[in-house]
Amino acid sequence: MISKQQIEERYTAVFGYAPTHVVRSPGRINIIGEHTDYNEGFVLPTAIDKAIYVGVGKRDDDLIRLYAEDFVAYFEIPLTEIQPVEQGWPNYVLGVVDQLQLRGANLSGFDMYIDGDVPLGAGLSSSAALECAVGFALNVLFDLQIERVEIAKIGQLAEHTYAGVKCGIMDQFASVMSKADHVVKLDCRDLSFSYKPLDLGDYAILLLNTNVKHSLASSAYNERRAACEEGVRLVQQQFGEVNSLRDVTLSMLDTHVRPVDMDVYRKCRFVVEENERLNSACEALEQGDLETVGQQMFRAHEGLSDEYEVSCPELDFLVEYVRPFPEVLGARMMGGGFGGCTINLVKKSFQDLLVERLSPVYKDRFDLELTAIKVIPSNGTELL
Ligand code: GAF
Repeated sequence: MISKQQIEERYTAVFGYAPTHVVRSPGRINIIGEHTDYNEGFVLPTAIDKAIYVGVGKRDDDLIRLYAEDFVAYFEIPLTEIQPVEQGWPNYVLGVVDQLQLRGANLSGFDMYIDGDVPLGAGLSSSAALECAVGFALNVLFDLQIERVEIAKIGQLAEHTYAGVKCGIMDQFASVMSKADHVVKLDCRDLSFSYKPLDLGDYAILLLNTNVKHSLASSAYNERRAACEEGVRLVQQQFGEVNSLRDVTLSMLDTHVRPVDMDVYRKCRFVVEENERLNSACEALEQGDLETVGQQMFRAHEGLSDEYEVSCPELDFLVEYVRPFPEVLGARMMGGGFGGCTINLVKKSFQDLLVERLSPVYKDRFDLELTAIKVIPSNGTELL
């Protein structure tokens, strides 16, 4: 947790005057429903108590000045000259600025200080958290009157255009819209949603960070999306009314995709089944049946690893290691894949012992440190 005062002080040290606003925008977890969002399916995420914090202040000229604490890096560019840049991290800010300008927002230059405690590259959506922090902060700073859901959409488009990842809406929506102690069941087709209490009793959500991020992640993500679109195209040849995998049944896939392209078929089948798993897990969660939630998590991991092929040896190892313990109800890789964290549903009293046992084994196997992260479901983006 970083305080408002800390951000104000650091902003002042960098820019020489105090920020007018400080915004906190959280990372997210997702209980189940992976790679379903860009297929108009369902997801079950919530924000966590790890966030990106930004301080902002308006300038009289048209200069954008940024300072990112994590990279100890300064960047500046005139508002009129923004475009994707090589440095990487400024793109998450500039992409949002670009989207705002495309919507006709009347902006001037501004200074922004960025810090946070969301582990980077851990699959906890630090980039979406930053996009939403920027959108929220500029909305307040320039009094743009943009609704929360629109801020999420702006963040998603920024990711498409400036980061080159054709992501769905889950991460930005979770960052902006979440409510403490609840998960959000989001229908990514029309963005209708409901909050479900996350009452885990003697159990807790424990994240295990592989501390790897394989480099092919972005291109593989876009390839998976393309495979899903290809599946839809094949089904559409017979069923014109189908718009997305959300409308597709397993039998349609069997008849119209399997004979044409086995790989596309397996990817699409995963998505259709993942939506079913999510609905089953969500019902179970409402009934307090955590065993079923956990079983669906394990199944989701099998699908992500074997069918959708977005896992990696480190993630598979962590899931297989915890599976035999009766104190662990469920585990799976989380987010886009190819590294990052597993999400585990573990008996509270067993968490520390599990990490104590697993860490040396993981280190031995991959020569990597394992990081355990205990998270608390938290409120979405807010002004501090
Ligand atoms: C990443 C994306 F940004 C999300 O939109 C989602 O597709 C997720 O991977 C997989 O479920 O986090």
